Amino acid sequence: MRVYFAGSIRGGRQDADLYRELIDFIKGYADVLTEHVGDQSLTDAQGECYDASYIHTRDLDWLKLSDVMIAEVTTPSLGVGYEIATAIHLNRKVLCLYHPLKGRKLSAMIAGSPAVEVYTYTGIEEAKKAIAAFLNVSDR
Ligand code: 6K6
Repeated sequence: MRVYFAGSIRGGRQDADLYRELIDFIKGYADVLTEHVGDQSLTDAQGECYDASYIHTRDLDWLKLSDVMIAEVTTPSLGVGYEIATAIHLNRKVLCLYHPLKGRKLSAMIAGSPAVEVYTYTGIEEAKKAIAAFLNVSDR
């Protein structure tokens, strides 16, 4: 099973540690094609060195190669929204993980979409359980 993990980069890196922990958990069951999303050293400033067209083509190729998408959507990100819409059009199953925090509301375009599964969680262990259920594996 190949998983495309989506999380904010230019939308803000405040949840990078959380992405890393979720990616490490997923790797216990599946291949994660987008491990860099959880790289704490990946800052927006570094992103200036990369060619946007190259990133777009490469990430869409990975999305096409993936079987499912897991997106952490708490920090709003244009790129993650774009990837979710693309995954829907590619008929991939999508799990969106949302951790309600003051000042961070989930877009109605995600919350109201019948094409994605939105799971609202309060602690990371709860998010891991939702991932295990989504991947149809037993939580270790
Ligand atoms: C390095 C440091 C910062 O940015 C980079 C290079 N940029 C990206 N590298 C890989 N994937 C990217 C990059 N920028 C966006 N993405 C994809 O979009 C990822 O798969 C994320 O799920 C999503 C984040 O979008 P933004 O709008 O928050 O950047």
